[in-house]
Amino acid sequence: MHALPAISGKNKYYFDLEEKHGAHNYHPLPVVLSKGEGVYVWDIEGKKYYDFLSGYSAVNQGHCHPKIIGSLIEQAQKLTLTSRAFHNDLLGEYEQFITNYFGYDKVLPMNTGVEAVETAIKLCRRWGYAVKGVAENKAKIIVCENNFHGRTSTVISFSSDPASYKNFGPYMPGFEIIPYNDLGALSAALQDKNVAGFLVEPIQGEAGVIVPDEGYLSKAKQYCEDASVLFIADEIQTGLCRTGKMLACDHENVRPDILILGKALSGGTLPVSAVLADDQVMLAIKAGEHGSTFGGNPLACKVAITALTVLKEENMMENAHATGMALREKLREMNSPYISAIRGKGLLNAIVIDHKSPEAAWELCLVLKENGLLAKPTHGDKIRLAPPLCITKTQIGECIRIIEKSLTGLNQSM
Ligand code: IF1
Repeated sequence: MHALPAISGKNKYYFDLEEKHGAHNYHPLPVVLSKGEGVYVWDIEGKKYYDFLSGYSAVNQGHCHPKIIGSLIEQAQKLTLTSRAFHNDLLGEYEQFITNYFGYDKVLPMNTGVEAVETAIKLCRRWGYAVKGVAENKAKIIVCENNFHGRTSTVISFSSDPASYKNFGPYMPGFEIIPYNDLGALSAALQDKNVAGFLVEPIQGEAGVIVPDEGYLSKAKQYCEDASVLFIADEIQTGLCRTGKMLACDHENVRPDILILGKALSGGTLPVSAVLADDQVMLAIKAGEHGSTFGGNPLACKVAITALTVLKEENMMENAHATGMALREKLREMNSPYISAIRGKGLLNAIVIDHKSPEAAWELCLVLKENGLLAKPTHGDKIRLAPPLCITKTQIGECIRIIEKSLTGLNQSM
């Protein structure tokens, strides 16, 4: 595991508390944050950083967006949870708002992203039996290698990453893994009449921001239509303006049969996720057959309406496109010997670090932290660069200078 620099003082107090009282299921960068605003976060010593992770794209609107926080506070003082045993004065209005916003008949509200993925899997299987006529318990869903859809036992059952699935068996059957960005493999897998769905990330985030070939998504959708298979887009990380379009599928004008959203649906304030589909799919689940305690709670509904409104009001889609292009352009101009690849769309980007040390990406993130920018490696040599979508071109320029300075510092620190 990555080496940690000597820690002292107040930081050590917080690290030790987590070490002693918390599960050791993460290995965070050695920084203790206490404040966030827009593109910035501050640590307990008052040091200011650019946040280039954005809570893994949950803080697209910027930390503590005043309008989203305003809605959170206002609703929190009125009514936070009724359960779905009763109606309330926000759920229906939220359902109307979000289904109009994305152009679907219905929404099934959930909480975390993986709960929405699990919901989509159940919905797809149910549709497979009720509408497509797949034999009971025979429904199959196609997924891609190097996928990341969450960490429940079902979802890790179809992970190709041992770090996600090893020693968590036995595994849920009914999934087939094919290579990402491979239409031939998809076409072959779709020959099986038991296939009910194809679950795919329009850009693979955790795998290191893997952008598929132009046309992959639109052809995959067409193949699914021809095979009477549901195209299920996991836009939990790529959606909500992150890639320079409202949805990453919009880059190819693809309309998923099932759309999965999460993370920035609440602007990073509380877990809010959603599954959207048309009646022919959504009504395959009947009353009492699925739900959750907090799914569609009034607090989440109020916050999500504001979080979605802010994205459009503040032109975050357009800004993500423009500033993302500027970021990739300036990274290329840097012509660093330590960067072997630069990829992404909008403000979902990654650089691949090319250095003799396997620890180089981690070490670079430590140097970036010292220089006022927080980022974290994914899968060893890739560093995700994904700031909040409210970042300006001037701030991008400042971050480029920090990255350039840190790359220079990298060699001296290794
Ligand atoms: C962790 C990764 C990112 C997601 C996609 C579903 C989910 C996620 C495309 C599940 C969640 C989070 C989980 C978090 C770190 C982060 C992550 F590194 F794990 F893979 F972003 F890339 N679909 N991604 O990205 O949503 O249940 O977490 O709300 O588990 O460490 P969730």
